[in-house]
Amino acid sequence: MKAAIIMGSTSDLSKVEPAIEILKNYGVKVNVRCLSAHRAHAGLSEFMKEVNEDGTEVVITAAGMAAALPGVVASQTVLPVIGVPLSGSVLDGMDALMSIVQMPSGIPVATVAINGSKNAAYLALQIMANKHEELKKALLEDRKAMETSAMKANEEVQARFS
Ligand code: RP5
Repeated sequence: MKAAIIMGSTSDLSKVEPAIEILKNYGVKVNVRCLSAHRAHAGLSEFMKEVNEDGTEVVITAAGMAAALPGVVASQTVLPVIGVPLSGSVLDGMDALMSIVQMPSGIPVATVAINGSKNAAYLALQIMANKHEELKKALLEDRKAMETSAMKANEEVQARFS
């Protein structure tokens, strides 16, 4: 199982790290790059050539501000591309959200919430789980554990106020 994560700047790293950790915890090999669509477009295209040929199954992209990265990546592959809009500008991530989500027909980017890198990782895992049965099992088990913990929280709240 192999995924790529591309961010636009090293200033994005702390918001992207949770996704890297989640993917690694599920045994996914993750190629992480910092390649801005605006500042390093040639290097980005070079990397996308690799990604298209090395068995990568999903690409997660994260960027703030004008956030062209996810769309530019999507234009260079038919692999599923997930976009994470990042906050940090005066517009607090709304700029990146609008930029990433408003793709022209035919070049989709699956856009998650502002700073939603954890869900980007889980969505990537779910995509890969279509092909990897063990991963699907692990995700289903974790969903069960999540439900158990949510129901326990409910019981605690109920007990406290009854
Ligand atoms: C975007 O511009 C990056 O993804 C980052 O979120 C933002 C600011 O980048 P720096 O000026 O901090 O490098 O391209």
